[in-house]
Amino acid sequence: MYETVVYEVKNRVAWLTLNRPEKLNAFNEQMKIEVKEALKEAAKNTEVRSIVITGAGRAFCAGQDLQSVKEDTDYGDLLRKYYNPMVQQMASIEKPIIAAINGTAAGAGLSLALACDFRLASEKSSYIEAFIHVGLVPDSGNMYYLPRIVGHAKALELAILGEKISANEAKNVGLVTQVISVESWDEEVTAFAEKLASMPTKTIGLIKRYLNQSWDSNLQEVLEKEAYAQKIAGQSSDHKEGIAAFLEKRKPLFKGN
Ligand code: T3D
Repeated sequence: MYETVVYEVKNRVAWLTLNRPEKLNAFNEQMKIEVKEALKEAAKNTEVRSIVITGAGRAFCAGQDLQSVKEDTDYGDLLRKYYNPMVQQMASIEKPIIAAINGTAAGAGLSLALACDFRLASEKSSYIEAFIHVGLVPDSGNMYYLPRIVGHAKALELAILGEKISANEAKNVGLVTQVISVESWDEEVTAFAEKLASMPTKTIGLIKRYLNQSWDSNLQEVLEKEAYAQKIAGQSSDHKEGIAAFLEKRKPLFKGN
């Protein structure tokens, strides 16, 4: 049983809700442990084919719980012990992970959203690289993902000026996939997550793995990795189903393997 997150599986989608609304879902030690544990559960469960991370109350996540920071805290140690393994875990989960950003995403809360594969933004969400306001550098994968998502110049601007931006501004700079109205939030997030959960999961996992690796590979290496991945995808039952459905002029029914 979790204390700081709510975890449930519905219709092949694992829903992980950060649940410290009175602290804007800021990360205390317990929540760091439980997010990692819930993600492990979702990764292991073969019934789960997409994962949604969202927040309870009015925020997505306000980053590190600043009230639990002590004067002698070694942030390097904290990052190595909790945040870094979590970000690496998210990259290695071969299922799509969606950040359903219901409200403010600040500091490591924004890093968490950046480490997801898709970012759906509520129209009332906002984004702030809060680190600079407490004299810290962006962390938890922020310096890796942010420039790759929005480009170097915008990343520098967001990280150093630390200004809060709205959902629409976030969409304009490519930080989020889609902005969704409050009225249709639940329905559209669910539809997006369930659509992903009905797709060829094994192939999605391969795409995620090799796109991630492409940053550190040259053309020749990428070509070889594509050939390797395509051999695996070509042997999947979802590939066979996709071809059969095309020839029979019907919708494919993918099983995820
Ligand atoms: O290795 C390590 O562990 C270091 C890693 C660091 C990574 C980081 O994440 S550093 C950055 C940490 N986060 C921040 O600096 C954000 C701090 N919060 C804010 O700037 C603002 O709260 C927000 C912009 C997120 C939202 O503003 P607003 O006006 O909507 O809400 P508020 O009134 O400021 O906050 C509401 C409550 O949440 C308030 O509590 P109260 O006064 O009602 O009892 C506030 O103290 C609490 N809260 C918000 N953020 C945090 C927090 N409590 C603890 N930690 C927080 N990060």
